[in-house]
Amino acid sequence: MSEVVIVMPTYNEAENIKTLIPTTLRILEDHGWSSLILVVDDSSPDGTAEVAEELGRTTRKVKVLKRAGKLGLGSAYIDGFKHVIDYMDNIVYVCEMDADGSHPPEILPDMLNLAEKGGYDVVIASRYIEGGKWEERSMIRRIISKGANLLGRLSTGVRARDLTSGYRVIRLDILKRIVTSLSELHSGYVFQVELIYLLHKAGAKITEYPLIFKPRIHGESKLGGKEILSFASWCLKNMFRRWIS
Ligand SMILES: Nc1nc2c(ncn2[C@@H]2O[C@H](COP(=O)(O)OP(=O)(O)O)[C@@H](O)[C@H]2O)c(=O)[nH]1
Ligand SMILES: [Mg+2]
Repeated sequence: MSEVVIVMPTYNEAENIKTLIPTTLRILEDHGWSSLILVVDDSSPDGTAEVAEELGRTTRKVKVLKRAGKLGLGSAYIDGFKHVIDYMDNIVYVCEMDADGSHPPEILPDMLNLAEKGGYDVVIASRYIEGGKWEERSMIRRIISKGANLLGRLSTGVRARDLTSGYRVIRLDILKRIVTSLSELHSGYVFQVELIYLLHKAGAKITEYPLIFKPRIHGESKLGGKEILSFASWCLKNMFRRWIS
């Protein structure tokens, strides 16, 4: 029986998932959680999907959703969530997690316990609360992230400190409540803040857990200028929408 599914979008993460996936499954099992990992891969040229499929054969706990091309982080989550809702049984929590080693799996059992014991619908792993930290050397990336969070907060009215964090536990019941609105969301990185806004409007009880965000292990970031522009433009539009309504 699976209680937890991790939806993990991947694009060229073959080297990273070789260790991340077995470690994550072991940590969850050690803490008494039955779990599955759903890798959503966009035909990564480095063979990520094949590595994930092999892990599926050895662990029986990895499923792979293969898509035709690089369709964006948000769209990978939308397809992944719909797949969980339509085809998976006995799931209580759906997690979002990057595949690059930035999101330490060691804190996932604590995040799940916080959701379980505190009755939270959403637990965000957060760099910007006490105990959280971002081991990021690039000043530009740090400024962009702070700015994005400020804009995100002004635009949505959600008071969490790290709205752009892509490491989250979400109760399946609340995700089901917003599933029909998911297709209206953007395909790129702005999806993360749009999703939190939808969950907030659906009445989700949201909290944060401290995250020490590590630099990615192998490969390169896929965050580009287009994603940043689309983020800023959505936030500004949403801010006006909220002010005039
Ligand atoms: N399936 C899929 N995954 C993506 C896409 N873009 C990024 N990712 C994955 O999303 C996660 C976060 O991306 P990353 O490049 O680390 O973003 P950053 O942490 O903001 O620099 C990683 O697991 C990526 O492989 C995409 O277009 N499709
Ligand atoms: Mg990353």
